[in-house]
Amino acid sequence: RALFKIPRNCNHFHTQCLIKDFELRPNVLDLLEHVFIRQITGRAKILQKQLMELIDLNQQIVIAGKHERIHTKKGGQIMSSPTHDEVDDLATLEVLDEVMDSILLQRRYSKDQIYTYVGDILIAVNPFHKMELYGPQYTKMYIGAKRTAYPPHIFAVADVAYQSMVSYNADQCIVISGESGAGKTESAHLLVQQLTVLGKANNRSLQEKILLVNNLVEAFGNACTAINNNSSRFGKYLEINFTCGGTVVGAKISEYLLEKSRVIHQAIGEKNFHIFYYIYAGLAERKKLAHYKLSDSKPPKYLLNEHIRLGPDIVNNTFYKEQYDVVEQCFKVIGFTLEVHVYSTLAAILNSGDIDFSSVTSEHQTDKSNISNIAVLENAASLLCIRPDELQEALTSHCVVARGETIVRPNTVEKAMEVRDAMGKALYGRLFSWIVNRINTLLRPEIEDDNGLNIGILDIFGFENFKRNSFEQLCINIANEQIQFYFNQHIFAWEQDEYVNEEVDARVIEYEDNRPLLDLFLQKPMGMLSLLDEESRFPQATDQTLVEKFEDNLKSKNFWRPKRVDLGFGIHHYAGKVIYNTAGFLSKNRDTLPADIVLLLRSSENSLIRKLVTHPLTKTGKNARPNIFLSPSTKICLGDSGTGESTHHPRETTNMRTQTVASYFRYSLMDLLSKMVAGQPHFVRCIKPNNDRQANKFDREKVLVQLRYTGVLETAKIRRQGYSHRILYANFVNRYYMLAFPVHEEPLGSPETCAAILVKAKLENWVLGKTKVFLKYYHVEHLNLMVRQTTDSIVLVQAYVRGWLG
Ligand code: AOV
Ligand code: MG
Repeated sequence: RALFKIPRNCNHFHTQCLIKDFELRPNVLDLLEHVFIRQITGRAKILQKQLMELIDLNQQIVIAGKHERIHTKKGGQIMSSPTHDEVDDLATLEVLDEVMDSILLQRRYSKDQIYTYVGDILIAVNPFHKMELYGPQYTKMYIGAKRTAYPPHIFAVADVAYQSMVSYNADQCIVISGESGAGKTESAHLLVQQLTVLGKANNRSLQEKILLVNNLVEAFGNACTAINNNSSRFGKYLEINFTCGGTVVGAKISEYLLEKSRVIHQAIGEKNFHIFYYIYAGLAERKKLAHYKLSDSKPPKYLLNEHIRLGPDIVNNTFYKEQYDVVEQCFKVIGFTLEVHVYSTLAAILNSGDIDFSSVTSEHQTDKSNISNIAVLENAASLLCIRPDELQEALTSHCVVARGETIVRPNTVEKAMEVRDAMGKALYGRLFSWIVNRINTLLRPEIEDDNGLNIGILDIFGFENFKRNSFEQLCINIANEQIQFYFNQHIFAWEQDEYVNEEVDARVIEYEDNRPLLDLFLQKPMGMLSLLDEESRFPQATDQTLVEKFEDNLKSKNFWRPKRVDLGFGIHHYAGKVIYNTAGFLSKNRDTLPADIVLLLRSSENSLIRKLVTHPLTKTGKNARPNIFLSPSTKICLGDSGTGESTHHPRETTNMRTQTVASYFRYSLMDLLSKMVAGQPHFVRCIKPNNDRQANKFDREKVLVQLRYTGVLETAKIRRQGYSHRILYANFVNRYYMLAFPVHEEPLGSPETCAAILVKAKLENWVLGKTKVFLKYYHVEHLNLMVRQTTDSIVLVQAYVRGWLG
C-alpha cells in the first residue's frame, strides 16, 4: 500500500523526506515534484492522467494537499471534483449589471449550481428539491479548501468562519437573510452540520446532540404558513462553543419573539405549531391519547383550522407519526427527562381551547358567562393539576380592588374566551422558553472557559407579506429591516467611513440606506412602536384610534393610509410594500395574562406548570448561563385595564412592572444586534426563485427584485472596488510576518514591514492608509492560506527531524 502525502507547502526538502520514508520509485519521485509544482499553481488536476499511467492501478493513492486533491480509488477510478462554472463570483464580472446577474444566476441554477459568491458573501438560491451536495465527500472537500478551488458552497462559508475563528482567536457570526421560504433554516442546518465536523466534536454524541437540538426546537417553533410549510415562527441565534483550539464543546440557543398567537388562531391555509400535530398523531398511534384526555375521533379545536380540512386525518398522518418518533428520539439523545410533563402541558393547552362558554343573564347581573362543557374544563384542570372549580372561577370572573375592597366581577363570554386563549398562549410561550433553556443547560460546555470562542448562526423569520398582515408581520418585518441595516452598515457604511478617516482614495458606492425606516419604527418617542405603547396604556384606546394616531404622527414617505381599508396602513419596506391591519394590535401588544390565572397556575401540583408561571424561569446556580430571553413577553396583568379601577391585585404582592410586546421586542432586537456586532460577520443571502415552491423554476423578475432590494449589485461593486479588510499595521505584521521574515524575528509593525510582506506574497492592488492596511477579500484569503501552509510545513519539518533524530 502506497499512501503518501504531499504537505500543503512542500518544497524539495519535504518531498525528499517523504520519498525516503516510503522508498518510492524514482519515476514517482519525478512525478511528485511535478505535482507539487502544479499544486502550487493550482492546476493539479491536469496531472491526473499522467498519474494514472505511472502508478499501479491497484494501489490506493491519495495525494493530499488540503486544497487540491487527487484521489485515485482502488481500481484506478478517479473521483472528479464537481465542475466549475466560469463565473462563481459576481464581483469578478467584467460588467456589473443586475439583469446580467440574474441571467447568470438563472444559468447556474439550471445547472443545479445554486450557490454563487459576491466577493466574500454567499448567495444561495433555493433549489426546492433534494440536492446531492451535502454528502461526506463534500464535507471533506471543503475543509480548509481555498475558496476558488471548488464551486461556491455553504460549507465553504462554515469553513471560512471556522478558520477565521481559530486563526484570529475571535468570535464569528453567520447572518442568514432572505424572505420567508428562501432557505434560511435549511442553510442554518447545513452550517451547523459542517461546523460540528470542523470542530471535531471528539465526543460524537455532542455533535449529534447539537444537530438534533435544531430539529427539536423547530418542532416547537415552526409551523406551516401560506408561504412555507416549515416556516420559522421565532428568531433563532445558535451559538456553537469551541475551545480556543477549535474543538466543539457546547452550544446555546437564544430565541426571539415566538409567534404565540398561532396557538389559538391560524390564518387561512395555515396550521398550528408542528409539535401539536406530531404528539396528537404519535400519541394516537401509541393508544395514549386518552391518558392525555384527547380523543382520536374529535381533534381539538386549536388544531382545526376551519379553512383547511385536516379533521380526523391528523391521526392517520404518517409524516406526523414519524416526526413524533423523531421528537422522542431527540428528547432521549439530548437527555431530556421531562417529556411526559411537556406532553401534558401541550394536551392541557389543547383541552383548554375546547372549553366553551355560554352567556347567562340573570335579574341582577347581565353578561355573565358559564362553562357549557364542564367535562372538558375538568380535563384541562386535571392536566394542569389544579382544581376545576378554581379554573372555572378564574376563567369566568376576575377580582378587582375598588376603594380598598376586593370585588369579584363576572366575565362576559367574550372576556372569558380571551382569558382562556391568553392562558393557552402564555403556557405555550413559556413552555417553549423553558425547553430552550433546558436544552441550553444540557448542551452547556462542561468546563467554563474564559478563552473559549464561538460561532453564532442567525436564522430569523424572513420578510413576510401575506394577504392580511398583523402585528406579528410588523415585528417580523422590522427585525428583517434591522438585519438589512446591519448588512448595509457592515458592507457599505463602515467601510466607506474608513476610507475617509484613513485618507484612502476609493470610489464611493451608493446604496439604499434603510435608516429612515428604522427610525420610523424605533425612534423614541415618536416612532411607531412608541406610539403603539402609548396607545396601549389608554384603556379607552381602540385599534381605530391607534391607526389614526399613526396617521397623525408618522411623517414619512414610507408610511401611508390606503383608501378603503378601515384599519389599514401601508409601509414601504426595504423589501417591498406591505399593507398592515391594526385589528388586534393593542391587545396583542398588551399581551396580558390575568393575575387570577397566574396565581391559580402557581398552585398547580405539577412542578413544570408551577415553574412556567414563576419568575424568573432561568435556572440559577454556579454554572447557569441565564437566558435573558426567558423573561417571557406575556406579563401578568395586575388589574382590569378596562374599568379604570385599581391596578393592584388583592392577592398579588410583588409589584411587577408591565412590559409590552413592542418594548420587549425592541430590547431583544438590541440584544441580538449586540451579539452580532461582537463577532466577525459572514453573510449568506438566500434567494427564492419562485413563489410556487417549485423545483427547476426560475422566475427572473422575482429574483431581480430580491437582488435589487438586497443590494447585490452594489455589494458586487464594493467588493470589487473596495477594501473589505482593514487591519492595523501592528496586527497585520503580527499575523503575517512569517511570510516574509524568519519565524524568530520580530519585525516592526510599520507600513514598510507591511509592504514587504505584501510584496513577498506577490499581492497587488492593496493600499496603505494612515494606520491600516487596506485589503481586498481575496487578498486575505490568499494570505491566510499562505500562513496555514507555512505553519503546516514548519510542523512537518519539526516532526520529520524529530523522527529522523529519534
Ligand atoms: P426560510 O427559513 O428561509 O423561511 P426554509 O429554510 O424553511 O426557508 O426553506 C423552505 C423550503 O425550501 C424547505 O422546507 C425546503 O423544502 C426547501 N429548501 C431550502 N433550502 C434547500 C436546500 N439547500 N436544498 C433543498 N431544499 C431546500 V421562514 O422560516 O418561512 O423565513 O419564517
Ligand atoms: Mg426558517
